[in-house]
Amino acid sequence: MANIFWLLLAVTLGLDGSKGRTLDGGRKASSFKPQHPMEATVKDDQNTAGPVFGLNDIQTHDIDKDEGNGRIIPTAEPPNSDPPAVEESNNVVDEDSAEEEQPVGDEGVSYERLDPEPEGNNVAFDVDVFQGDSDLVVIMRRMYESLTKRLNSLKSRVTSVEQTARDILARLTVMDCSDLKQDTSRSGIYTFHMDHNGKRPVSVVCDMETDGGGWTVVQRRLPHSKAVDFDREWHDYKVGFGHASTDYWAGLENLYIWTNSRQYELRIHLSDFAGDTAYALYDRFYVEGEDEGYRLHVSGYSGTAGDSLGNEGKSDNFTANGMMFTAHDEDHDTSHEINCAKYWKIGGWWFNRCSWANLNGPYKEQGEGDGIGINWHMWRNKEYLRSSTMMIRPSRNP
Ligand SMILES: [Ca+2]
Repeated sequence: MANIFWLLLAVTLGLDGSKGRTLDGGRKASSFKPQHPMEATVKDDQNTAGPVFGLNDIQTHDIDKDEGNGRIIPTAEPPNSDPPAVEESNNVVDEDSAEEEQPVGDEGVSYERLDPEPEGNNVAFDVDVFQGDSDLVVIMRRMYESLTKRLNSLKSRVTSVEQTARDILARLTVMDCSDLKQDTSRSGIYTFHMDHNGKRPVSVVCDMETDGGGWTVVQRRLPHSKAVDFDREWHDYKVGFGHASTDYWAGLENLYIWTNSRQYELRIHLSDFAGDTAYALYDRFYVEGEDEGYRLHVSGYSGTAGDSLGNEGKSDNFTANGMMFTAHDEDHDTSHEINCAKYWKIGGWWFNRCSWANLNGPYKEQGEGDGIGINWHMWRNKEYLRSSTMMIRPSRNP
């Protein structure tokens, strides 16, 4: 390793002698007294076949390295040591080796600091490194600021994830009006999510009063309201239409999701233009999926309006129970001649050939009562009804 320093000294002396430069960049010029046999050796070697240092080589390799990397430069000739041969240096100063050459007083070489600092262990440093006192603070401060920003960003993300988890949990556990707190929730409009990502919200009226509350209104025709046209195509009946604040249909797909997640009961409220009311309650209600045309299943009738959906178990050509849903562009009724919805323009329903009831018919005021409106034959035959409500709730006696 000592050879490397000899090489450094030789190189720097040669450069200094040829261009009048000082080894320490001028700062310690007065204290430096070049005395090195390598100066002569190098000159001699230039006339031999051995390796030759040209001035440009020295400047672009050794000197630059020394000045840039803070090499320690010998200030005096080491006693009792022979100058190393130029060939042994291999013309290149190995950085790693040179770095290991820091203070080596045991080899009899003394060093002068380029920028002396009160270092107790006599370790020499480059000027650039010494700037590190202030730079280190700046660097550490920047690192601290960067880490703080990242930490705050992570905290924000964690908060967001927690909120998302709560939302998903709510969507998993609050599916309809029966999941609301019965003792504190009032009747009104609520929005539920029919999936876990919030892309299928449905706004409906919750009846929190009738027979203990918890009812999800899935269909409603308000008195004297023609706000919403119910003569709709299949897709509309599938996804739902209208407005919870007026008349609406909650959608067959939602009905399918609700009634296949738990066992539901169905309650139907009716009123006529004479001011009378009636209801029909089905203990069991569900519809099949779209592949089965949202086929209707009801059973366990009780009430005052009569069983216009199940015909009290006596199935005939007008019984809705067991029928697929039909709209004017999807004919799933049992009539080979017509599409009941399209022919009579009476909206979508679980038509057979056609039906004993239809709560999605066109809204009509008092008139002939020909059954081409909102009707429930088991209660008012073909008379038009003033209002209707269909609402569901998980069965309390499953
Ligand atoms: Ca048909």
